[in-house]
Amino acid sequence: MKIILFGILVTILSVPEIIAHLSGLNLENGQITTRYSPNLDTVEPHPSAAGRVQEQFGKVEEKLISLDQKLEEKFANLDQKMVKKLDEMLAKLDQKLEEKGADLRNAMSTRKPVEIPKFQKIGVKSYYIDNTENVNWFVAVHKCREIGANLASLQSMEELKAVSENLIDKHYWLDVNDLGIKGVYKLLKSGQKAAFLHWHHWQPDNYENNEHCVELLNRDSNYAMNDRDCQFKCHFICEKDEQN
Ligand SMILES: [Ca+2]
Repeated sequence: MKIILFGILVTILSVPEIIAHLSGLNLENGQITTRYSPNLDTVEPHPSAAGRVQEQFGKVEEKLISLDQKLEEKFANLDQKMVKKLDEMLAKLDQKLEEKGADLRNAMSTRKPVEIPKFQKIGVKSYYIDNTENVNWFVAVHKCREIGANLASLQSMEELKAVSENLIDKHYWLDVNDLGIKGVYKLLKSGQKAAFLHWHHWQPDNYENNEHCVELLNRDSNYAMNDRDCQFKCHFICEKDEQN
């Protein structure tokens, strides 16, 4: 029976038609279609996963290129700004250096050497009696050394009286001090004990435990020694030996 039916189909239909019929497909004008869809050539291709990935890659690549360009622009601008800033800083430094150099050259050119005041001979020594400045004892020490001398260290009553006759103010620093050992009066010049001391009455009193430098003080028209606060500011007497 099956053989008879197949023979009838072969007689009516061609072989491709028979195959299409049996597989559930239609054959129209040589194009195969399904029974449930139009011609296969007219079906829109569904994007594959690879296609979507490729599309995403494309978008990412575009963004990266765009970002790269922006970064290049940013760095280019940054470089220009940094170079400009550095140039400005260098210019300012150059200017400051030039100004400092000019100040230094000016200071060097206008610096005056220490003027050596005129010493006066009194007895066997030469003295410079300052009546122009009021300085503390330490400054007085340096003032005398600047002019090649030391604060005066009177050696005798005769010397004290001779010097006193040339004084016009009340207070003058001497070289004597007890900065090392309280109550032991020494000369800064030699580090030795003062050979001659002539104090006013009630002196030295180390008033308020803060008097360690010695001045020649005029009290009641009489010059004698008094211990005083080393920071007190007054005139001073410099001396240098005859051979100096
Ligand atoms: Ca005193």
